[in-house]
Formats: sequence, structure tokens, C-alpha cells
Amino acid sequence: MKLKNIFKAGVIGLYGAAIGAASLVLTVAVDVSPVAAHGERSQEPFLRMRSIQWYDMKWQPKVTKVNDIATMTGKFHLAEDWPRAVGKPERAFFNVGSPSPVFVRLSTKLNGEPTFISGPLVIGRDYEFEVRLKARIPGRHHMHAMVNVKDAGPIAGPAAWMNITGSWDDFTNPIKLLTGETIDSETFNLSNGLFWHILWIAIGCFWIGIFVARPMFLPRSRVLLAFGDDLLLDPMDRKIAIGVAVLTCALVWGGYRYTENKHPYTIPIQAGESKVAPLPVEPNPVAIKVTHANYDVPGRALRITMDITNNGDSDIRIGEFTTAGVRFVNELGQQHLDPDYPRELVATGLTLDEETGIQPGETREVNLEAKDALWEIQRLMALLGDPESRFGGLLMTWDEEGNRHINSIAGAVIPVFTRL
Ligand SMILES: [Cu+2]
Repeated sequence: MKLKNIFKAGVIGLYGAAIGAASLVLTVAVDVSPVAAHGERSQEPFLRMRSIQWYDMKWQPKVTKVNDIATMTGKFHLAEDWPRAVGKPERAFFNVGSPSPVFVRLSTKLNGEPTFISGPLVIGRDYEFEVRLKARIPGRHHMHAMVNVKDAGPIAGPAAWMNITGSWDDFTNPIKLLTGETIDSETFNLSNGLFWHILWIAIGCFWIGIFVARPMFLPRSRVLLAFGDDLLLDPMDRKIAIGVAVLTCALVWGGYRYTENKHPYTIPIQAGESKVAPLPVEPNPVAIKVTHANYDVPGRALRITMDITNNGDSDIRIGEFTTAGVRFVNELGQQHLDPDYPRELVATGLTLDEETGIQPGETREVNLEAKDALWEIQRLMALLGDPESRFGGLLMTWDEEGNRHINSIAGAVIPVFTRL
């Protein structure tokens, strides 16, 4: 390779770096307002309303110091009306959605069982989770529960703001290994990680650089198409290719040998499958059939007409309709509402055409209205643009003794622009 060519390639590289730096400077200079959300509202309504339906969520405590432990607990139901466009939860991983690793997740339990790998979840059933988090980076963070579903992507649940005080420098995460040695996962083998990254990036840059300089991709491709590869085959190319192939194989083999010698006991991650049985189905005397639903666009209200049958032996009353983490409650629902639940996700606009309880054996046509600006704020009214235009959610009823029954309901929604 001629010195001039190397110089030329270097100049081209410098231009690229200059353009990158300029766009970075522009981004910082023009868009200075910090973003405080995750874009969770831009997830399609059918994904948030008709896939994983969250309830009884708790974030405790709301303020922690660096190194302190916080927990996120709750339950979720996998909707029977799971959308066709969303991959089925045959391989799902329980996760936490946060702005970068502000907490370190120490453990996750699904229905009381440690769950650190993915596994199948059953549609129509419920799961209870508990996540233990260790505060790492100080700040005010929006913390979501989340389930990653293969072929569907992350499905985020509701979030609460959690604050971390103190200094990041004080963070430690000591872990005792099987060999008895204790390491701090925050700093363990950092230089080793950097070394391998730099090494592979350097080999990659060298490999691409060689072909950029002798000659570049497009002229090379045109020559190849027009005249075949004879003209292009430089004996030096072959030597370099063999050299890089041998070096790569040697590094991979040597790296594995070294690691095996240094850490003889290792466990492959995500190689198995967690099999957690769903929560047992609780007897539910409430049967619901949605007959009609419409969304009042100017009034920001979802109106559902449904036949509710009470097969139990105690009056039941509706208290809450919850969808996509937004809780629509009436007076009864407010009595059972956790005061710690994020206020921005609570709507008091739940009304019924008849407030009296549904008696045992009775089947009643109920007209329910869930009205609040949150339909717009949370961009849930966008469901009208979905191909199916269906709503979904959990309807919570209470009997005279205060027992709660939960029904997952769903139905097609017709948009209306005036009160019918
Ligand atoms: Cu968020």
C-alpha cells in the first residue's frame, strides 16, 4: 500500500469524524431540554391495553440512598384478548424499565420462585412478581415493571418516580463467588473488558481500512462486476487475509483457554428456561359479556355496555376499571385505592348508570363510563387508529364482605363525536 493512499484514507476518516462531532455539537446546542419520559405513551394502545394487564403495583420506598434496597411488587394478568399482532408470550422475560442502570437488580421472583432467565407465560392467567433493587445512580428516575416477550418486544407497565440520594462514588456491589472469593461487580475486570473491546475494534478498523484504501468499495465492486476478480487479486491481499484469519482464530481460542484456566466454574446465562406455574385461578362468581363500547372523542370517555351476571351469594358492586396502568375509580374504588399509586395514573371519572349492587343470581345490563383527559394524555385514544379498534382492561368488583373479583374484559370500540 502506498503511503499516499494511507494518507488519503486518513483524511477521509478525519472528515467522517468531523461530521460526527459537528452533528453531536448541534444536537446538544439545539435541543437542550432534558427528556423525562421513556416514550412509553408511544407504544400502541392495543399493546398496553390488551397484552399484559398490571395491578396491585407498589414501589417502595420512594426515596433511597445509594446502596440501599428498594422493591417493586405487583401482579399482572395476561389478557385473553391478546392481540394477533403481538407475539404470544411463549418466551418472556420479566424485566425493569429504567433510564439506564440506575438500580442494580438483585433478584426477581415470579410467584415466589427465583426467575433470572426467560420462560413461557400462560395467556389468561395471573402472576405475582417481586423485584429487589439496589440504588446505584442518584437522581429522580421513572421506574417501570416490564415484560420482554419474544417477537413482541418490551411491554412496559405503569411507572412511578423513585428518588436516589447520595453519591454514585459510594456504590459497591460485592458478590461472593462459588470459589469463596468476593468481587465487586461494579469494578470487576473493567480493564479486561476495555482490553477486549479495544482489541476487536482495532482489528475491525484495520480490516475495513485495508479495503477502503485498496481501492474503495464502489470502484472495487464495479471492477469485480466488469472484469472479475483477477485484476483485484493482489498477493498482498491474500497474505493479509490469512494473517487476520489466523490471528482471529488464535485470539478466540487463546481467550477461551485463558478464561477456562482462570475461572474454571462458570454458568452460561439464558441457556435454560424458567418454568413458573401461574397463580391458581380463584373462584370468580362474576361473569361479564361486553355487548357494545364506544369512545366519545370530544368528551374523552370510553363507554362500555355489558351484561354482568352475579353467580355468587353476595351483592357485587363495580369499583375500578384499570387499563394500561391507568386506574379509573369511583367512590368504592377510591376506598380500595393505594394512596401511594402514582397520582398521574389515577382518574376519578368512573360512573355507572345504576349504582346499586348487582344481586345474587341477577344479570344486569350495565352502562359504564370511564371519562378523563388521561385518554388523551396517555395517547390511549389512538386505539381508534388500530386495525382492530378494541379496548381491554381489568374490571374490579367487590362483594359485601369486601372480597375483590377481577375480570379481564375486552371489546370493539366505535368512535362517536356526540353523546348518543
Ligand atoms: Cu417512564
